[in-house]
Amino acid sequence: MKYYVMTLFPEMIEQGMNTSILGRAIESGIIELEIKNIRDYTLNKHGKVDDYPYGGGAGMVMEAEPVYRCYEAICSETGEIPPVVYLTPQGRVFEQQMAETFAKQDILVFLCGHYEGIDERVLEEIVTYYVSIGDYVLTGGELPAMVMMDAIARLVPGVLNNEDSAQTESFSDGLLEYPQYTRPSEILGRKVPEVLLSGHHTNIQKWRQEMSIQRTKENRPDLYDKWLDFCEKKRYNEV
Ligand code: 6GU
Repeated sequence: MKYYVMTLFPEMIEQGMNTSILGRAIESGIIELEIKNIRDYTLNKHGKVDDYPYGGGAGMVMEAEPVYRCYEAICSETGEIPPVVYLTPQGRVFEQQMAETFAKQDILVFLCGHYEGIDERVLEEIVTYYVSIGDYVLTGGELPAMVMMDAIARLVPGVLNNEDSAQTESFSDGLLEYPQYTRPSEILGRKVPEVLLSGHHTNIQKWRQEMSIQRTKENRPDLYDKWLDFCEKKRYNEV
């Protein structure tokens, strides 16, 4: 899988992506990352990428031309017209199921905006998906792009060492994850739940499932209701 990122702040993506599990996936070639500095695609000699908004108002708007030329360069390079994800609070809110769909793509282009956004005309021309990462406002699309790349990359075979750890985690079955413990068996006056030391595999699974349900019910009633619905449908063979 190959990610392209179009941005005015390439160092931000470089720094964020070159460490940890993602860094290793890039190093080993499972994931390819190419960062394009939109500023390199301006035609004026000052590298100006933004201008005042038509109609007035606060802030600056990123110009269409450098963004378009940057995308054209990516198209020439790949010999394709790859899908473009534009990171914007106006987009559809990113969730696990979208990560699963995106993980099947060979190439994804992330377009990061700044200032008061990007000239609408180039968005209409090149954007495939408008995506937000939640209901709060950030200064730019770089962090959201990295959030998405992280969530997607860990679903690509070979990126995680443990083959099934992507499967059993939060959200894959619609529930939050159960609590985890490691040695010592007692610390800070707190003991590891007895059942986990019992070696009784069925009881351990049952306990974990119960904890998942309890956590979801308490912390995310919205997810819990969805999960209940899903269980009911499964009971009547509708899923
Ligand atoms: Cl994708 N961009 C910005 N600027 N702010 C956000 C966001 C994206 N998602 C949530 N807040």
